[in-house]
Amino acid sequence: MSKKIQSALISVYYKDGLEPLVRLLHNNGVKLYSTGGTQTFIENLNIPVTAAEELTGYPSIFGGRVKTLHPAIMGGILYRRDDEGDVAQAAQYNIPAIDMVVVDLYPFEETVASGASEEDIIEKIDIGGISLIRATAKNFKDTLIVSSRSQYAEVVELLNAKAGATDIEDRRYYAGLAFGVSSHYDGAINSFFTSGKQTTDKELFDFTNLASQTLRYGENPHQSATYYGDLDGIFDKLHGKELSYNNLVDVDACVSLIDEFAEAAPTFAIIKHTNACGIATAPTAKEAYDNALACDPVSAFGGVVITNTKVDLATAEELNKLFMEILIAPAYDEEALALLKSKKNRILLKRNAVVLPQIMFKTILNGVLVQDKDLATEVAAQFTTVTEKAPTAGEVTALEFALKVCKHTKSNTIVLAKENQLLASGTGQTSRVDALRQAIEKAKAFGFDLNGAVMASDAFFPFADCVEIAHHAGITAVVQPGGSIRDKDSVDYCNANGLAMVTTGVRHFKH
Ligand code: 93A
Repeated sequence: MSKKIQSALISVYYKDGLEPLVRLLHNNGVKLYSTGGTQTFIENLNIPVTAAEELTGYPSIFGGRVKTLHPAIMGGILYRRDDEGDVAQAAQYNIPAIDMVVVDLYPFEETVASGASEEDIIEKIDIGGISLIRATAKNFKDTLIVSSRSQYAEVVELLNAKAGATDIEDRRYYAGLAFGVSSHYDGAINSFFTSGKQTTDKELFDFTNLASQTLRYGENPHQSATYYGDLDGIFDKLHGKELSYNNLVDVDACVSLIDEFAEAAPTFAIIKHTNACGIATAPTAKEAYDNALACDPVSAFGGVVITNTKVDLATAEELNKLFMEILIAPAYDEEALALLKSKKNRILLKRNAVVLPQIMFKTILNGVLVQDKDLATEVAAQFTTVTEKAPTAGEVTALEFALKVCKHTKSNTIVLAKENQLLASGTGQTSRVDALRQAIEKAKAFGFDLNGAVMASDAFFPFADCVEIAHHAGITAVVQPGGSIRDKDSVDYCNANGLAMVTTGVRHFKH
């Protein structure tokens, strides 16, 4: 139905380009309403305009936060002109009809891009303008919404062509554009709030207040589970199915491990059931991945892979051959991403730089254990050589590497490494000797020569048995916290057999 516009509310942030539209409306005899700055602009054109304040009976309050949010305005837009009850109510409450609304929203994205303070950015979240846009678009049967300054010129053309009237198709078309504007605007606000979003330690204590997502199931299909937190801040999900409970646990383990290598050369880690079954640092991403995979290609099947570097095409070609649940990287080359997306279910995550909480929780008995995360990392400067022989420079590099991996492996653990490559680990064993035996056996099974390899232990050696077994396997340097009453037995054995041992004084149990 064609409708002649008789009244219009104009509330725009940027006034440029507005003049022809205002003049046209005025020439068509349209009654104009407006807000503060826009009102001044129209008055300066010598065109009569009624202040929104006059409609609402309120001045613009709270620093402009509330200007148009009022039944006299929202009602004038939303009441149905063909509904007797609505028309009667509009008359009863003295609400004049508003047939057209012109809005140009607060420039939220521009303000974010300018590097403004959070306070300034928040003030640029338009509430009234968005409400005007949505209300007018909703009532498109009766009203016309102009939702951006980019539409002024075409609307002038339209109104000129139709002698100041619009058809239902025109109004529906502009309503559609309007919801596009509001959706884009809210999308920008959403990404401002979620990107780089940090959850503070304190917020974790009230975890039910965090965003939550029901997971398909828990650790096993008969267990129900929910994730409390906002993953969107930490990762951009580029591809693949929903993350499961076990995926999330592994992703967490991956992130903690790779953060030990934030400053290192390209590093790839492959995680299974929270333990690294492969990790290596190398001059190129592809070499790092190849070396990580070589550690234990059997366990890597169905694993979660993480890297500290951009995934290039050469590396993606190798990665693509592996059946993996998830790949996490800070960036992907375009062709690499296209190739990796070829597997439907494979989850591809881009990791954003977000600071994670520094505490951890565990429910036990009828309560909750809360502790600081294990954020201690010992490097060469914190090593104390306790044997006659000091480790070589090459061994020190390998010891640092092994210790970082050891810290993120389930106790009891022994980690064997050479240069910047994990050779094998013994994970989650009830005795340290078993962990060592498991590691040696695995390393040999995958063809590694342990001569000159190094060993890291998450806790001290209660007896000399571990260094003895290590020596027989070819291991030449050892890092451990120290602190056993029988430390001397292990040190004596090392001295008698030419091994180097360093202690750190810091235990790294992980259960
Ligand atoms: O702060 S607001 O969200 N509160 C409101 O009630 C309101 N009404 C319109 N911002 C509001 N507006 C916005 O003010 C419009 O979207 C427009 O961007 C701007 C125009 O203000 P002025 O006419 O005072 O320059």
